[in-house]
This record gives sequence, structure tokens and C-alpha cells, in this order.
Amino acid sequence: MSLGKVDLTKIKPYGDTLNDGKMQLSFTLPVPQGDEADEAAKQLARKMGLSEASVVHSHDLGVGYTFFIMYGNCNHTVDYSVIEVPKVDLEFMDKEGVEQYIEENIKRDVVIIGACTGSDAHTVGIDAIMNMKGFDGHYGLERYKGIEAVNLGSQVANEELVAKAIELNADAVLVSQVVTQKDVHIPNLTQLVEMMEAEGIRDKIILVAGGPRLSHELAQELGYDAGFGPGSFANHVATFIVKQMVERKLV
Ligand code: B12
Repeated sequence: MSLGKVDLTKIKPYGDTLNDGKMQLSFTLPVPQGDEADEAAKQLARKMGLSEASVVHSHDLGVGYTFFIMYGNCNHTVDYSVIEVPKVDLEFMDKEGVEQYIEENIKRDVVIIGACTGSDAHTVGIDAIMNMKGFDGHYGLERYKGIEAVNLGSQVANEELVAKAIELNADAVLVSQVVTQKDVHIPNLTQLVEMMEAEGIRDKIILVAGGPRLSHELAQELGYDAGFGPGSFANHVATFIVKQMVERKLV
């Protein structure tokens, strides 16, 4: 192993020695397993910028498809020094900090409703944020003093979510989108914003989206106040909501 000086303007994968570009990747090709399939996988890897591409493992998927794990040297580099990623720029409070902030600055219960919407049936993400027991050592919003958290579950229609937001006079609406195949989440997330605007409630509510492939940038582009991706916990979104409520005078 060699540890040289890293040039942040030209980073590339690290394997045995700095800048050797060694990397592994996997994909499936719609051809039966065999020598021709291996050759196709190597040619594809070369076109993707890998030199000395080799098939480490191939697996017959049984229906004329083959799964590959490839190894090779990446020829490309990236300039890390100019990268800027839009993100929720806040110092996150912990649960107790949020509770104290609500007591001192909002002085009433904050109503937060959440759901995984559209045809999406993945409940674990929104549960991780909202359920009492929380996720990975971080309690969910239901356990917060000063927060009334209502988790509507999954496959919730946007109409139902909007109706509930009006009924409960919600301060914040949390939307989880886990399935992003064929960009199915985009029209669904957009429709919710349009419905809230049509009902005249969009400006009065903190609207947050989350999910494994959801960035803050995308959420904002779609008309949300924030987006939270993998590694998010209840205290992150709670900090964002209560600070926004005070900043936007929604208390
Ligand atoms: C469990 C699971 C299922 C379970 C769901 C059970 C349930 N009750 O949720 C079942 C078996 C039902 C299922 C079904 C399907 N699944 Co599925 N599933 C998964 C799996 C293995 C784990 C997801 C999970 O629970 N993650 C754990 C949680 C904690 O992580 P998270 O969701 O990212 O949430 C965190 C953050 O993203 C964020 N967050 C999430 N939401 C929100 C919301 C807000 C407001 C905030 C602030 C933060 C936030 O905070 C959370 C905590 O940090 C993933 C693969 C994977 N390993 O991720 C596939 C996966 C999500 N499923 C997938 C697919 C394709 C499907 C099906 C379409 C399969 C099929 N052909 O039938 C169906 C869809 C059904 C439907 N109508 O939605 C794909 C999605 C691909 C894509 N790009 O869209 C994945 C990625 C698998 C894959 N590699 O192909 N699935």
C-alpha cells in the first residue's frame, strides 16, 4: 500500500496504490452465460472507461440473462475541489434541543403528518422518521414532547394527505418516496405541490420530501422546502421544521 499526496483536482478510485484506478462494478446483460457474454461484458466495461477489465464473477440468471461482477482500472478522474452539493445547511439539534426550542419559541404543539405516497408501499423510511421507536438509536417524532406526529402509512393518495393536512391544521407535511423507477416519484411529488397550492395551504405548511434517492436539490426543484436522503434521522427534519416555522413566522 502506498499513501502519496492526493491531488483533489484529479481524484480516481484507490485500490492497491494511490491513483491506480482499481474498481469493481456489477451489472446484468440480457444474454445467456458463456464466453461471448464475458467478452460482451469486457467490451462494455472498456467503453465505460475501464482498462484491463476482467470478469471476476458471472452468474446465470436462468432466463437468458447473466449477472457480472467486473474488475478493472478506471481511466477517468473528477475535480473534487470544485464540487458543491446543495444541502440543508443547519446545525442540527438533538431531540432535547428541539423540544426546548419548541417550548421557548413556538409555545404550542407542532403538528406533523407524514406518509409514503402514490403507489409506493415502502413504509420503513417514513416509520424510521416518525415512529416512536425511531431508527438506529434516534427516536422518531412520535416520541418528541411538543410534536403531534401523525403517520398515515404507505400508498396514501395525495388527495388524502392534503385533506388530512387541512383537517389537522398541519404545520408540516412529510412525504416519503422510495420507488423511483421510471421517475415515478416526480409526477407524484409535483401533483402534491399543485394540490396544496390549489387549496391555498402551500405557503402555510413546511413541505419536506425524503427517500434514498432524494436530494435536497431535487426536492427544492420540485417545489418542496427541503429534501432528506439516506442517513436522515428525526432530529434533522425536526430541526428544519421548527426553525423554518420561526423564520417564516408560522408559529
Ligand atoms: C424492504 C423493501 C421492500 C419491502 C417494503 C416493506 C415495507 N413495509 O416497507 C417490499 C418487499 C414490500 C418491497 C416491495 C417492492 N420493492 Co422494495 N425494497 C425494500 C428494500 C430491501 C429496503 C428498503 C428499506 O426498508 N430501507 C430502510 C429505510 C430505513 O431506508 P430509506 O427508505 O432509505 O429511509 C431513510 C432515508 O431515505 C430517509 N427517508 C425516507 N423517507 C423519508 C421521508 C422523509 C420526510 C424524510 C425526512 C426522510 C426520509 O430517512 C430514512 C432513515 O434514514 C430496498 C433495497 C434497499 N436495500 O434499500 C428495496 C427497493 C427500495 N425496492 C425496490 C422495488 C423495485 C420494489 C418493488 C417495485 C418490487 C416489485 N417489482 O414488486 C416493490 C414495490 C412495491 C410498491 N408498490 O411500492 C427497489 C426500488 C428501485 C428504484 N430505483 O425505484 C429497491 C431499491 C430494490 C432494488 N435494488 O431494486 N420492497
